[in-house]
Amino acid sequence: MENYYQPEIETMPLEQLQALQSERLVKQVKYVYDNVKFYRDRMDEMGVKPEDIKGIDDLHKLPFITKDDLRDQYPYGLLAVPLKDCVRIQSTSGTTGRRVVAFYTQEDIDIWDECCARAIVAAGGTKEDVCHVCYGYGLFTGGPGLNGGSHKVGCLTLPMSSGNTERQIQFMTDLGSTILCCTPSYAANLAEAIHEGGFRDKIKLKAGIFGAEPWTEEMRHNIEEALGIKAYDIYGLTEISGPGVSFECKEQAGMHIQEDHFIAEIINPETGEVLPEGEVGELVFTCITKKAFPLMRYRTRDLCYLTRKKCSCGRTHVRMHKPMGRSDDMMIIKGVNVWPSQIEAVLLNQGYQANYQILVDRIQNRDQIEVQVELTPEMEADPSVTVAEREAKVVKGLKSMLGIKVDVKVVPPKSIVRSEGKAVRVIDKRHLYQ
Ligand code: DLL
Repeated sequence: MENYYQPEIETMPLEQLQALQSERLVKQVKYVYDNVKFYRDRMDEMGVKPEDIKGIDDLHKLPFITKDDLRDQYPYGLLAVPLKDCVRIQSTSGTTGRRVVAFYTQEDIDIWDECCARAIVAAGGTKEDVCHVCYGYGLFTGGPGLNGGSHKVGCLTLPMSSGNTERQIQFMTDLGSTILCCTPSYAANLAEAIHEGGFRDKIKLKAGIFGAEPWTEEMRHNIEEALGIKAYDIYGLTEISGPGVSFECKEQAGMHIQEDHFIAEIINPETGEVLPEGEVGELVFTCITKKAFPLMRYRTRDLCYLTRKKCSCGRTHVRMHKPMGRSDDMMIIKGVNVWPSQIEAVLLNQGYQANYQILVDRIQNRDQIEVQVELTPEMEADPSVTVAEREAKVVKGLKSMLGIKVDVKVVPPKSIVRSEGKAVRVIDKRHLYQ
């Protein structure tokens, strides 16, 4: 195949697409009811029978499933096929508690590869490209997902995995990588190292496919400038398959959800009520083609909104706005809701790079928040503004964005640890006391 773009699926008229979803949903609900005791019990408890689900308009009748359910059912409780039919597991990066382990049949892997292939093509990828994958390989879905997609498109795939920046740049320059796949924070670190090493003229990158963590438009702009590329967002989660659940096209204005495989809903996280298009709430997914680990109405905890506005790329699949963070990323500081992405936007608007850390503590029952941000080398070399003046300016910017006073410490270049995968931006010591 010359190009993995699948216009008949990706540009399907809405009515046809929804008919396809309804048909697949009906089959899937029966399949899951018959094969997963956990779902059967939940549906029975709610008095819902598979026959009650006649199409996507009945989706709201199904029970939700949460991360806690996944943990409780670890490891095999949600498996819908005999273990001998599974060919792979992947697992979440797992912060606390039990990891989530997701299972795949070969067919599940093929569909996942297909979704990632679509993402690469939407970023301009063809078989002429050299696709440099420095998401981690292993249990994390980033490396294996983009690797599979890159093969399917027919790119020359460089399975670099994460870390060893020097080697990344060497392969990038020697083999002429054209598409870079990694977390946005690692892309920023690579850009910094490329700039410092004087390699900017030797790289042939044209596009980046960056995801796995929240990033701002300001960060996109900085990475695009620094590497001379177009930076595309890609979203996904282990529970639902991995990267490629949704991705950006040339419009770079929201990520098209692969609706022939996943049905998306936005709900009010407090009440569970389904919200209309355009309203911000928690993203919920129902898998309609998965075999081994077929989650239905899975609450992602990611907050965003959906839009069906026509897209100039021709794709009809609904677009999700960049997640503004997870409901569990939100910090409540002095009673105010604070998102790391709001802090990042202020810093990058003032010319800093995304090398920062947010330290939160509670001292004598009072919340304290300090943002540490690195000076850029240009700022350090400019004697006309003092560090105190810079700090005061950031304090002012954060006060106007968040409405609370945040302590700010501007630190020398290179003093904050660089990430190779998902960046750790927040250190909340308050949890230590709970
Ligand atoms: O991060 C899958 C992935 C790999 C996506 C590579 C994109 C690229 P998990 O480790 O299970 O899977 O983490 C999933 O990461 O619920 C979001 O909170 C966050 N996330 C993923 N992509 C984005 C994105 C992978 N583009 C969790 N923007 C999700 C913001 C993202 N957050």
